Amino acid sequence: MILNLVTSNEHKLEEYRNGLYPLGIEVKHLHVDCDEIQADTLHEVVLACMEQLKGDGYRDFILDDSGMFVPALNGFPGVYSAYVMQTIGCQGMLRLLDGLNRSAHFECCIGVCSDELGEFTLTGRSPGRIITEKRGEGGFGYDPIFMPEGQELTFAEMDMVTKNHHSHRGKAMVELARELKQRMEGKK
Ligand code: ITT
Repeated sequence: MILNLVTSNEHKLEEYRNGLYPLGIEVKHLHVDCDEIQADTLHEVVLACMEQLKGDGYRDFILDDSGMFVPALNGFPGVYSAYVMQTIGCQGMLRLLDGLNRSAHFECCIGVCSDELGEFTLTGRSPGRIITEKRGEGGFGYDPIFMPEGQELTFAEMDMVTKNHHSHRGKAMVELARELKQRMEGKK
């Protein structure tokens, strides 16, 4: 099976390839732009992108919207994660968290639009905490400051297979593969 991934982020593309290839799914890069709306949830952003791309004539694709949520900051940066990364970055987040509870989680909402298998969304979540200084060179975004629950390495210190094993996106991918398999079997 082949999936066309809409993203502007090369790291995400590699994570999907790494996670889905062993599950028998090949991932191609679909180079189109989606104007992410400002909304309260990742799910709403994903649905709006799906509608926009369908309106532009695209039919078979997947995309994801992800973010890091900090309860001590009422869920910030959440849906604003990209903007916050571009403006204050990891160092700014570390400053904001000074003296606060450092629990956090990542969430990934995947949207699938397929003529054959239908349209659906699914979510993956990775609980963890934000450490006090950046560690590691791998990954992207907030990876150097996020440590998933039960681990002693940040996402940026993990290889991609290990990050996918613990991450919001990796968990969403497992659900995705399961859902696609079920839908394909339903077609037989
Ligand atoms: P798209 O083109 O696929 O939207 P993006 O990089 O803008 O790529 P998102 O909107 O899904 O991705 O994510 C918003 C931000 O959240 C992103 O810019 C990162 O800073 C952060 N982020 C998302 N997933 C992450 C991950 O796995 N590890 C670290 N940071 C992540």
